Amino acid sequence: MHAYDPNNIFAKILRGELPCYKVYEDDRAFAFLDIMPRAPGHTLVLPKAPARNILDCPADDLAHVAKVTQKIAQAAMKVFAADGITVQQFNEGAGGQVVFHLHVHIIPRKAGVMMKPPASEKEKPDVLAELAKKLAAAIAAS
Ligand code: DGP
Repeated sequence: MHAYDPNNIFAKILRGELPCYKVYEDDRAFAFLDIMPRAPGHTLVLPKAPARNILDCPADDLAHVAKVTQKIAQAAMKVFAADGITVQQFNEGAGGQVVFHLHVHIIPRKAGVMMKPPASEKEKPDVLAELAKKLAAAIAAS
C-alpha cells in the first residue's frame, strides 16, 4: 500500500485550500457534500487525521467516523424525506477508491429510484449550497 499523500484533494479541502459544501465538523471529523452525487444529499464523512483508508486508520478515528456517519444518516432521513440510506466505503484502487483520504459515502435513497453511476455528473453549485444548508441545520438540531 502507498503512503498517505498530503496533497490529495480531500486533504486540501480539510486544510481549507479548496472549497466544499460543509455539513458538519467536530474536533476529529469533517463532512461535506459530494460534488458528483449519486443521489441528492450524497455526503462524505472523513476523519481529520491523515488516513488513506480503513487499512491505515487508527481504530478510534474510524469509530468516530462511524458515529458521525450515523448522526448524518439520521438527519438525512428526515431532511430529505428519504426511504433509506446507502453507506459505501472503498479501500485502494482495486476496492473502488479514487480519492486517497478515508471517506464514507452517505447516500439518501428514495424507494424505486436507482443511484446515478459513480462520479458521473457534477451537481450545480446553487443546488449543492441549498442541500448543504438544509442538512447542516438538521444535523445541528439533532
Ligand atoms: P471514492 O474514492 O471512490 O470513494 O470516490 C470519491 C468521491 O469523491 C466521488 O464520489 C466523487 C467525489 N469527489 C471527487 N472530487 C471531489 C471534490 O473536489 N469535491 C467533492 N466534494 N467531492 C469530490
